[in-house]
Amino acid sequence: MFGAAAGIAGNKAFATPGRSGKQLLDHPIVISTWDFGKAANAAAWEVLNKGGNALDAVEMGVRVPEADPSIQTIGYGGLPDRDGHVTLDACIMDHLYNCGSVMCLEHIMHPISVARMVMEKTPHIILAGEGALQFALANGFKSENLLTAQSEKDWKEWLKTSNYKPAINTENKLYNKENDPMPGGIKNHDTIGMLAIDSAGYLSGACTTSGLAYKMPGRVGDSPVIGAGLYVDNEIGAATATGVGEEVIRIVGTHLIVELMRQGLNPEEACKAGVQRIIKFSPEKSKNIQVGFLAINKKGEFGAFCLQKGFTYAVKNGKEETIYSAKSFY
Ligand code: SD4
Repeated sequence: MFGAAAGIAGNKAFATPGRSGKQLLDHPIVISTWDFGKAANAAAWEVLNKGGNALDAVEMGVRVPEADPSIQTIGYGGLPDRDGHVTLDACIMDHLYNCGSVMCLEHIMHPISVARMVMEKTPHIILAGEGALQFALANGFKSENLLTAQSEKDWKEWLKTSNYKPAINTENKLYNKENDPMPGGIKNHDTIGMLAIDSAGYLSGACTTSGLAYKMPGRVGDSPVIGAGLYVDNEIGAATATGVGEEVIRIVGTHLIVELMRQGLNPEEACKAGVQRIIKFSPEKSKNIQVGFLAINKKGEFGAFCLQKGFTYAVKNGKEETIYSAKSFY
């Protein structure tokens, strides 16, 4: 099904835009990484459709996969670091350059809501580790065990070899499972990055993840880094990233994409240029890892591009609810 134009019938149907970017005539709109973005978009749409703002929409949207234990790359049920700790990264950004972020946060199911609170209640942008946890607890968030039986089992299986190589996307182990060979397949979902434009025309974005499985303790990826995993400029557009965060941080990926849209590229062209920048600086590594970018511009045109086949994204507006397959370099 990948690569072919297709209808919308549920999670398993994908479509490829027939041209570079797709123009929408109306707001609101919400777009998200991966096929699980469909359920997240539906929650965001409940806010947008009632005339709610994009910031509330993206927060409500990404809380859906954060709470879903079957998604092992986000929130509750996320795969742990190599020592068995589930550590979460998230950030949020609105149309006024306000932003908030938490890094390496443990025990809190909804890091995106803590990130929003950092944005709204503190003079800071980022809280990390123990300080982020203390802030969350002081603001009424509940401490929970986020390591599910399934993720603990997978981690213990991994411990038998402990074959961790920081340069390689450890999630590729999952991708090699039978019947699910590609990143983005039915069992293999990554970070959720969500971008929305509300009926007033304002943009916001959110990004949340448990990061790369079996990472070193203390490792932080691109997802909570403003300009890497997420960037929003209300005059131009917004972008988000998924995949191996180290490569995204290196090129300040989503900021790059927004600036390329400012120079006139459409969202897909800008995402493609971001992917090409990764290939230029990491030519060998880029053959064995996945990075996907997703972007939207102020007009509501959206597009994506990735390194390896298999990156999908979900779109919802008043006219369509579609899962698209991004074009890939390899
Ligand atoms: C990270 N970009 O921590 C995130 C995780 C991800 O495929 O998207 N994994 O690097």
